[in-house]
Amino acid sequence: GHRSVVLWFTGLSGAGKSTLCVEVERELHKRRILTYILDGDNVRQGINKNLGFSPEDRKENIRRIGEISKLMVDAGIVTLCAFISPYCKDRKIVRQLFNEEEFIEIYVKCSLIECEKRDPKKLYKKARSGEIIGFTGIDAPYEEPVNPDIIVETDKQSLEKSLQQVIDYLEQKQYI
Ligand code: GGZ
Repeated sequence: GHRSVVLWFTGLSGAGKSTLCVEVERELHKRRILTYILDGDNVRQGINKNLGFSPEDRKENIRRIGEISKLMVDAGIVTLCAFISPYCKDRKIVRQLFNEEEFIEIYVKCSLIECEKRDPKKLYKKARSGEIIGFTGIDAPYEEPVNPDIIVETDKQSLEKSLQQVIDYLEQKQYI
């Protein structure tokens, strides 16, 4: 058995949130645990396709994702959310939807320099050239989590190590 919970991954674009989510999901599937990943790909193209990247739209994006996560957790699903979620206040609002033990905040920490070096979708390049405005880390803020439950430093350690950190946490706290 397991306890259903939200794993909330926050961090800059390119920090490795989605990559880590997929690895955690794979590990949970080995243990026959039902999971679902919410990320920009399935949320911003569907339920949130009317939202952009202004502070107000990001807030609404995160609010809806929080509400969806709540339904999923109620259904017994381990829900992995991979969103920049740059504002402390918006993350706090989501946290407050849950019981304390139902929400785990994971800061996927990576320097802006490294994220820009990775730049898989060349979005940082476009932000630097002014082709995209309001890009997180360039001309829009990212507020670091003050007291996350887990910090994984993807520019300092391997993906395997980050995965192990998350799984160890879940085991120690007896979620899995
Ligand atoms: C940040 C942007 C922007 C702007 C498009 N700022 O690396 P990606 O491409 O695949 O992930 C980023 C994704 C961020 O969406 P989120 O829903 O996670 O953002 S938030 O939590 O702030 O609402 C990036 C792409 O969308 N993208 N424009 N201006 N990221």
